[in-house]
Amino acid sequence: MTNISREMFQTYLVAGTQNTGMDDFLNILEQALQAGITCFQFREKGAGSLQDSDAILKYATAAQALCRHYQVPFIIDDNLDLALQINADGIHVGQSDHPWHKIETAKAHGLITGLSCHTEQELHQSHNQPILDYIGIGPIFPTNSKEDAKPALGTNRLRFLTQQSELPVVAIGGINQENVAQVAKTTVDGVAVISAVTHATDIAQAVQALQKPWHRSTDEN
Ligand code: TZP
Ligand code: MG
Repeated sequence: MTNISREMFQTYLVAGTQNTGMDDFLNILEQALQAGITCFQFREKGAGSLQDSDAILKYATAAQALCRHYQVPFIIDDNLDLALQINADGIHVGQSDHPWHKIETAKAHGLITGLSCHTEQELHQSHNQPILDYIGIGPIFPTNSKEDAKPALGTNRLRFLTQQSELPVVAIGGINQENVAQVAKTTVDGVAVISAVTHATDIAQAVQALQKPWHRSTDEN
């Protein structure tokens, strides 16, 4: 069982081959791990994603091996069967993924469990659920990486929702080097990104820029 700390959510990369192309997926992940991402979620979903379960298994297993090497938690989006099959560190589910059944089963197997929330009501439903480990809130800004993304919440709404959560919160959606400081000011524990890292020309620089607000506050305290 993986230990859970708030720091683990600080720089959380989410990606699948649809975001990187198949050839570059592992290379981009390794560069991000080297640069210091604190968590990785394998999210093979949406247009251009792999449909063949053997191919998905192959990429998931290779990504997991890399994450193990860098001692970074390896979380799988939605696919509980895959997470149990390869003994992932955790799963992340959305509101439309039949979340509670998956969260219960995953927790019974000792996995880290995360749930996406967009509204106050969804957040309150997840309150005091001992089987849930963290919350993802988003999208904060408009995003091109999720076809069915809900409307952007903005940072004021993010701050309001985060203040009501006792669980660690990671913000997601449209977060990049330019707006991360604004997001970090809301008391979230970290940021989850797809394109800010997978589409970066310099991956190490992108990861470091995303971490900067947290490192700066550590330096000042
Ligand atoms: N959930 C809410 S927004 C989003 C997901 C998976 C996509 C985030 O991608 P990007 O490129 O960081 O906006
Ligand atoms: Mg989902």
